[in-house]
Amino acid sequence: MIQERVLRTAIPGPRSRELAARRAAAVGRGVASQLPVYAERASGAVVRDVDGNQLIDLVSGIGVTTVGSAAPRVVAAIREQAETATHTCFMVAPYEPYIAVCERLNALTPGEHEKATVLLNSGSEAVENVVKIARMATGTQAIAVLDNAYHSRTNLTLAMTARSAPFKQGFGPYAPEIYRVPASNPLRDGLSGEAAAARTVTAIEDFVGSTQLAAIVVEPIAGEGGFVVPAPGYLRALADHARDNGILLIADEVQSGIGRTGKWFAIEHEDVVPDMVVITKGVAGGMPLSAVTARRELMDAVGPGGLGGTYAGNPVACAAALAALETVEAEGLLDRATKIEAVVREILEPLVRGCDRVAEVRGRGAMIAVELVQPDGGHDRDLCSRVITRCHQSGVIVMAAGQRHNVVRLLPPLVISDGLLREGVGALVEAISAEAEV
Ligand code: PLZ
Repeated sequence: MIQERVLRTAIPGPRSRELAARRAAAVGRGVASQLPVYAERASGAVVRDVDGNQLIDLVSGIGVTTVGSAAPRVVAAIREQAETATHTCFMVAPYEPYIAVCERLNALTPGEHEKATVLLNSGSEAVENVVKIARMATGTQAIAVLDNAYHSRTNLTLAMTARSAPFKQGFGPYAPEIYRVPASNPLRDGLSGEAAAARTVTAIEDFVGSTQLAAIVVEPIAGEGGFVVPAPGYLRALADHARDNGILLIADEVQSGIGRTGKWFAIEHEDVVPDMVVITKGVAGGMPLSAVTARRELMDAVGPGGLGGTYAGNPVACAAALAALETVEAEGLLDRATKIEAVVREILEPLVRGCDRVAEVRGRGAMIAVELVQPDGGHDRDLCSRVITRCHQSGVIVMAAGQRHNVVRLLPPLVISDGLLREGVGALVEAISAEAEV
């Protein structure tokens, strides 16, 4: 597929509108979609819809197609594995690709200690499993989570997710022993990393007690929460408190991992080694696969049969993961993520100086966002939604984030060309300028 933006019809076009009508009749309305168009093909950094429009993809299916959609190595590996064996179940007849993925993740995750990995299907399953492992390994139950956290939609992981509507409201009651504590949010709280960590630790002491705590779960960069990068030193100070008190530090790298921020894992930017890492999204180039990688002694606290799942570590998904990881290395995609950050900042940062409705451009690597505010600095959800609609109409896929939905986030595939990236981010600048009346 040629990597270019093509607009053939209005967005949405007639065939997308037909599908919208069929969808309304057949699909539960609880599953919402960002775009009004229906995808027919996707390749590299372009999504083609059913009317032949080609959209520049700055979201990667929420940070999944890091190596690009239908990446050649990934497609070849899927094809070959599908012809070899599609499913035997690792708990019935185990197979080599599962082991190979675990070996790779043990080597790629931060820290030189001995590690072990288990594979699952989704982010929520992996988050559920870190909590199981942390409780078994520590013999304590309480889990601390941050006030901008997103950890998914199952009952336990919803208890860990911060935002009420639309995620949590009406779906409770939620799993017990989850405690919410304040995160670092430099734009809003103005605190240094050390001061923000002291506030987090005080809340832990006040509402849980460090002795009761099995683990602190953090996103090194809050994803759904609005691409909030904690103040420098915050994660270090939290890690020190955890280590000194026998609390496990767990990094949920679902959105920030696998090269997205210019390192394999975002927590490496802070020079912190977590006890366990939650991995999915970019790891398998678009196939459903997730993983928990942990210190060996923590993982081995759970006896045989304590972890698993019918589809967990499906061989086709494992083959895709090996190919995706190889692609990140072979194509130098970690450096590419850093280059993407430079290009995006060059284009977006003038807006912060030139427009009082743009509060901040933040993030790392190819995980960058822009926060939109009202003239008085309040969160501007309405402006954000108008900007996003305008981008979609101009053939560029962007997505909202933030506890109050006023942040436009970019998660482009790392294989996007500079030209396409500049064109896509340029359209975002035009949309902001038009909607904010700069
Ligand atoms: N942890 C940090 O970002 C998934 C979900 C969007 P699943 N993020 C996108 C939505 O509205 O459902 C995510 C994440 C972090 C966990 C998850 C959960 O991963 O594979 O969606 O369960």
